[in-house]
Amino acid sequence: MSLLIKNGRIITADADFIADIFVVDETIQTIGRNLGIKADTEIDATGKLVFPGGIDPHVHLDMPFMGTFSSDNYETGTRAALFGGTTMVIDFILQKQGNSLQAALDEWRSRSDNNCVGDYSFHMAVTDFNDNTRTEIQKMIEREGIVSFKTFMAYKGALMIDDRQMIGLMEEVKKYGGLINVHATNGDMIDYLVAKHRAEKKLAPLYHYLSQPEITEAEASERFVDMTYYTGCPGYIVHLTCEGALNAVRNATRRNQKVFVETCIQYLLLDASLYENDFEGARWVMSPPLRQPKDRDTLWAGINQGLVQVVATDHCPFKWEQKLMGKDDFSKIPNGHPAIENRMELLYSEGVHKGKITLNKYVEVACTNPAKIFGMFPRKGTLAPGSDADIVIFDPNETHEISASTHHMNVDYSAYEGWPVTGKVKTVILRGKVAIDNETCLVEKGYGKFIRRNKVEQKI
Ligand code: DUC
Ligand code: ZN
Ligand code: ZN
Ligand code: ZN
Repeated sequence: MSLLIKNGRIITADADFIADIFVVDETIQTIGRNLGIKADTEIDATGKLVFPGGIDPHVHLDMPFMGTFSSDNYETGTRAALFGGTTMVIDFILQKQGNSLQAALDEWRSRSDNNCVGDYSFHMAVTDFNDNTRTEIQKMIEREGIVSFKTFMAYKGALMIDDRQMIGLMEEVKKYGGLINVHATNGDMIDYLVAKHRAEKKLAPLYHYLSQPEITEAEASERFVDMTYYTGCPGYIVHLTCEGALNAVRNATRRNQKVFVETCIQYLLLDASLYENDFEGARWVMSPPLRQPKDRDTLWAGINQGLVQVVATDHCPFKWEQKLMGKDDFSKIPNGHPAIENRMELLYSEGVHKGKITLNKYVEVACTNPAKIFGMFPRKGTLAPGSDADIVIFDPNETHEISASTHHMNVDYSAYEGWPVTGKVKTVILRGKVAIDNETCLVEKGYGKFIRRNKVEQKI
């Protein structure tokens, strides 16, 4: 099967030109002006932007968490991602403390195998690092193609590891060419504040925010950065939200240390004033919480300074009924918000359209850097001969509004209801196949492939 996309404005992380793209089967064959090749299918992309499929390296699908499961499963979540121009996601496997990594992998596969519409991979969250886990790291990297290991510095008793385990894990992961991801917040400080607010009967969603002040993230980020410096293990801070934490990374660059930083679309667009609206604020109860306007400014600047390399979502949706589990106690509100479908359009509209970032930067942080950092480049994350034909055709001028009544995520509200967007995903191609065409999904569950990743060698 062949496909010719004609006359689009092709954008990669470092190029911008008008050309045709010729695809054979799953792969880009040629890119050039007026190719004049006959193809089975032709798409006219005149006036449209053509960029690589988005990669969201931080999502939680069908995940057991806080006594329930995130409401998008692998089918609904990866389909919604495709509608929004994201062709690949990286989801998180959570080791159960006391059990092996392999047991967790098997459990996650039982939910994800043959159920994904779009492509996917996993990070492995190590929640219990011991002599048994140590022996599994090499196998995960070399046999399973799972090269990134998530750690939690918070959620004690379920997910958190201590610094002694962290150092041991870093040494092992470094040895075999992997990378450590971290949820960097000080779990003990947060647990103290949560208990204090509950004892004082301060139980509204606002106290979720007040239990995780900026310093809890700044402190843990700095500690993590120091531990990666000491061990030499490549490190990646997920969902960084604030100035204090980014300054820890900025300071590290003074000793010529490189730490990768991800922020999420919500931290660029929203702020903590949303928690003042009584229980309505539960929509945005996530960890870390939304921050202040000065933090949003810091993050946009951080992207342009090259300190923040990735914009993800931490997509972890819960229906309103699930959020109501915390109606009388903020600490029981399942943490997370839906955004997998909205990231690419919101980042275009608020970033590129409003002049905060360039088109090339947009592709870099939403597509290319996730592929490079997580060992998939140049198969994923760019438009080039030999790369997977994961392609978004985007109308930069079409306007619309985000609404739960039209989105495809399995959640009954939107965190961005009524938000006006300039720019719209029109056609999405996944490994050579037209997956989304004008609001219709043309691929079935099972089309999405598990992507084995390479050891982490990229310097970006
Ligand atoms: N934060 C969330 O908001 N949800 C899932 C896990 C996390 O760290
Ligand atoms: Zn997290
Ligand atoms: Zn997360
Ligand atoms: Zn849209």
